[in-house]
Amino acid sequence: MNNITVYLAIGSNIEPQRNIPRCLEGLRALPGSRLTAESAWYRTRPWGIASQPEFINLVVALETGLTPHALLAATQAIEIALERQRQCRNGPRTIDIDLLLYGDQRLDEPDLCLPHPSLLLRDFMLIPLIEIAPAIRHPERGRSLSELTPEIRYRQIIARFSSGITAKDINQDARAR
Ligand code: PH2
Ligand code: MG
Ligand code: MG
Repeated sequence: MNNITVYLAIGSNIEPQRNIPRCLEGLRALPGSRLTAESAWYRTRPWGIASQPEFINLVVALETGLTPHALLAATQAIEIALERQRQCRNGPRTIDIDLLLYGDQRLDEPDLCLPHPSLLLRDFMLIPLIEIAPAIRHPERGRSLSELTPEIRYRQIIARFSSGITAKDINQDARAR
């Protein structure tokens, strides 16, 4: 099989300590796919609509034989299985899975753009990605991701948890601020 390494951004601000593990389980179960890396979990200020709970964001690497559109459909099926409701753009969600990079592939289609158009702008996408793939070159920019951090425009990261989180961690951390 012709496997490609794909990087996915995961975000949740409704019961993240429950929904992120369920999401990872769903990704591990995808046909012809293997999760090969997982960044730390980051607690982040909501971007877009400020009056909603903070998010947990992370990035994972998936080695897969699925095409970009088959993978998009598979990640959307996981979102639906986790009861994601698309009530409002940028609003609260149980889970959001975004395709950041699919090898060197460049795509500009109504349902899928690769690389993800906001990858360099949002710290909660670029920083966890650099953590697991610092030397990767951005397919459009031709420079390594670590060299591209000056492009970050939205700095939402508040805290980093090196191995997952529990509800207790979130509460303790919130009290410490
Ligand atoms: N996702 C959004 C909107 N705003 N803010 C943070 N901090 N993290 C996200 O993943 C996020 C967001 C839409 O997908
Ligand atoms: Mg998103
Ligand atoms: Mg999305």
